[in-house]
Amino acid sequence: MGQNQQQQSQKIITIERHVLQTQRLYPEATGRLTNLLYDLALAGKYIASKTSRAGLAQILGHTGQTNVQGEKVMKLDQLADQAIFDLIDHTGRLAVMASEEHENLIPIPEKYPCGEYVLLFDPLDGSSNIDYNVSVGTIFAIHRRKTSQGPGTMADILQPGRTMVAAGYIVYGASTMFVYSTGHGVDGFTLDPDIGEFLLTHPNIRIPEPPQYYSANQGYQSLWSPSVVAYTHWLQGIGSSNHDALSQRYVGSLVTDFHRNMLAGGVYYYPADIEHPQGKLRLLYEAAPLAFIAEQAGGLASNGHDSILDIQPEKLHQRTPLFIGNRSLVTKAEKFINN
Ligand code: P6P
Repeated sequence: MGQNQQQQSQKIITIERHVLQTQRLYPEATGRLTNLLYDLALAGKYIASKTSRAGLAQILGHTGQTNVQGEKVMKLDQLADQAIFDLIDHTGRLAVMASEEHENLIPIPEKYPCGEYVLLFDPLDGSSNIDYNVSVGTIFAIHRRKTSQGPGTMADILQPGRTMVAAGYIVYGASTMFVYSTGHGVDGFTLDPDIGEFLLTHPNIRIPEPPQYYSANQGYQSLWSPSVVAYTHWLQGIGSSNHDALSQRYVGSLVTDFHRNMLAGGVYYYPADIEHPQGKLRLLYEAAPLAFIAEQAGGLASNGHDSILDIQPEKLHQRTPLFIGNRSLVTKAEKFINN
C-alpha cells in the first residue's frame, strides 16, 4: 500500500474502530459497553433511514395516541422507540431500560439474559418538528446497574448523572451525526449514507470560546423570573458594554440547538417559569446525558443552582430547569439567579 493510500486509510475511522481503540486503553474493559455503543449506532442508522424518508413513507403525522407526557405520539416517535428496544433487548448487555415514551421502566424480556448496564433514552426528541422537516434527535445515557443481579429495578434507573459511564446523542439533520463520550472526551461521527457507516469527523469536540449563540424560547419571556429576563438582556448586550452580544438561534429541538452550541459556542436554556415550575425538560434522559457531554467538552449544565449531574433523581420522568453550554455563560446564569 502506497504512503498516500496508507495516509488516506488512516483518515477513515469508523465508529467501530474508534470505540475499539478507546476500549483498548482500559484493560478491565470487557467489550460489553463497546457493543452497546455499536447497538445504538445501528439504531441511529435505522432511525436516520426512516426520518429521511418520513414524508415519502406516509408515516408523517400523529398516531392519534398520547404518551405519558401527555404529548401527541408521532409515528416516528414510536418507530424510534421500538427500534432501540428491538435492537438491544436480547443482547444480554442491559439489566433494564427506560424511555420517554414509556410511563414505567422497560424490563428485559424474561427469555433473555440480564446484563450490567442501564439504558435511558429519549428516542426522538423534538418530534413536534418532524412534519416541518426540522432536525430531530435521539438522546441516551448509560449507567452501570446498582443492584447485583436479576431484573433491573427503579433503583438502577434513578442514578445521578455523575455516575454515568457513557452518554450521547444522534442528530438527524442535513447529515446524521452520532456524538458520544465514555468519560474521556467527546467525539463526533457523520453517517456516510453511501457505505452506511459513521465516520469520525469531529474528534475531541471542545465547546469554543467566545460563544456565538443563545438559545431560548423568548415567546415565554413574560413567564420567566426577573433574573432570567435580566440574564437574557445581558446575553443580548443590553445595558452592558463589557461583552459582545450573542445571536439568538432556537430551533425548538433540544438536540439540534445543543449540537450547534457544542460546535459554535453558546448556551441553551429552558428555565422554570410560571407554567413550568420545574422547567419542561426531563432530567434522566434529556438534561443529564447532555450535561455529561457538555462537561466532557469543557462546558457546564445547571438547573440554575446546582450542576445537573449532581441532582439525585426521585422520579423517572422528573423535569428540571436547564442551562447548558459554555461554562462562562452557565455560571453567569447562576449568578443572575442566585444574587
Ligand atoms: P418549546 C421538544 O419538545 C423539547 O423537548 C426540546 O427538544 C425543545 O428544545 C423544547 O422541548 C421546545 O419547547 O416550549 O419551546 O416548544
